[in-house]
Amino acid sequence: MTNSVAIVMGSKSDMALAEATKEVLDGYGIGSVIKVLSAHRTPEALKEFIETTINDGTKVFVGIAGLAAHLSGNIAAHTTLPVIGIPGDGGPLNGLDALFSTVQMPRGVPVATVAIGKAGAKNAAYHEAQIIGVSDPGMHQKLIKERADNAASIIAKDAALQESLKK
Ligand code: RP5
Repeated sequence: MTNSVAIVMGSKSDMALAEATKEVLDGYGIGSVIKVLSAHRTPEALKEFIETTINDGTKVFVGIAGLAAHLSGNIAAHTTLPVIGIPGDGGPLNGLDALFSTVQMPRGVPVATVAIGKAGAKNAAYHEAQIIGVSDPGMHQKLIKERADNAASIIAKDAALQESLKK
């Protein structure tokens, strides 16, 4: 399994979100690395990591940061590979600051921003699977199957609910 995805978080305190992304990636058999590197605390080490990781064959970057979250934008400044930004949900504004900091990139240097917190962390992984699935039919089929399984599970739950309401 090659490490197609590089997950960078601004602080060890973002680990729960990185794990949520990794768990979904693992389910799809997508290899990943997780690093703590900060846009403002370790700018040089971050740049070095991005360059090394690109040379190692990474296909997608994920940036996870809270507060004034410029990490994903900084990664995007160093690469034309897709960058997915996850706004961390900590801090006094509960992630609204991180959402705006991550999503509001000026034209030409995009960060594909997902929802604040855990839902976004999981969706980042699904989006990576979709990106890989564009050129990997097996991955594409896995995504189609998961959607169908989810739909079947909801319909089964509704059928059980309707039965219980009859009693
Ligand atoms: C950001 O500041 C990090 O991504 C983290 O979400 C937040 C708080 O960092 P710590 O003070 O917990 O290290 O840079």
